[in-house]
Amino acid sequence: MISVEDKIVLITGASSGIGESCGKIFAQSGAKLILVARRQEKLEKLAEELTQKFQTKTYLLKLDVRDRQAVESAINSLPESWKDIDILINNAGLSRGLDKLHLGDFNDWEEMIDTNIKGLLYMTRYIVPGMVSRDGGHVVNIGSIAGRGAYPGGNVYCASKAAVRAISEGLKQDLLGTPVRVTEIQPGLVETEFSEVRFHGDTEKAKNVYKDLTPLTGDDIADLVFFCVTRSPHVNISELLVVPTDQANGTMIHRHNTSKIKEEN
Ligand code: NDP
Ligand code: 8X3
Repeated sequence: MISVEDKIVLITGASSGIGESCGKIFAQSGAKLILVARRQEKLEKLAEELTQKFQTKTYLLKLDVRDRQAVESAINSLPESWKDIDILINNAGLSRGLDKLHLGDFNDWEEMIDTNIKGLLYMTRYIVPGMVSRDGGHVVNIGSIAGRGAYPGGNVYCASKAAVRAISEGLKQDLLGTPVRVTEIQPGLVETEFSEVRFHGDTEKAKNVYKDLTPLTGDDIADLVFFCVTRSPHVNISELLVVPTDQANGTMIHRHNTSKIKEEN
């Protein structure tokens, strides 16, 4: 196991869910954190908590990862002591809607593609060259079970996560010969703000996604991110699929109030 003490870890989507949990687990082990999201107040609250509990050094970036110029300027203007990013966790992402493709909403599509694919690419493009020239680094991309196969209504979200899978695979190939590692983690159902965002703030609908099953938590995923990053330098965990015990694949979920496994949709 390698130590993350004093390593600089940049986490996108640190204001909630999986990203927030990643902040906590890395802070606990003495890492320095660059926390990225659009909701500055949430980042401030997390940073305050981590500083109090673990004396964590944090640097906050209020940033929309869809904005290429803003990403470029944010990364290029990091203070000297924060420039040498060791670990990039490309976690910011979202789903919007569950409409059939032929009835889909164009704005939903743009938002998912721009965030999940282009945002991840921008962060990677501006940060990884530094890792290569410093001879070290680790990129962790948060993909999804959705990237391994579409489910009804998932269409564009699933496509965006299939892209994350291909980008992770391609990045690993392109970094071969360098010590920079690439990991893609593909979670199944994790209870976060994800479904609330998908259903545009409909909390009732969001709650039902996790009804009568035991979903994964943000902490479960952060634990795996931490595991992958702390393996010996010669070990690259390239991909990791993780689902709740109550889930078999993108469509088969076991709800405790039903006596048999039920195919959804
Ligand atoms: P949350 O909605 O709880 O968190 C999403 C995070 O992404 C928030 O911090 C949000 O911050 C940030 N974000 C969204 N858009 C942008 C943007 N344009 N610029 C910067 N930050 C942005 O969901 P999760 O924690 O569940 O999601 C994290 C990742 O995990 C996503 O990539 C998601 O696709 C993936 N995933 C989630 C699963 C689940 O079941 N929950 C399963 C598989 C994968 P803010 O709004 O403040 O900008
Ligand atoms: C999030 C998990 O199954 O809702 O990526 O697509 S799922």
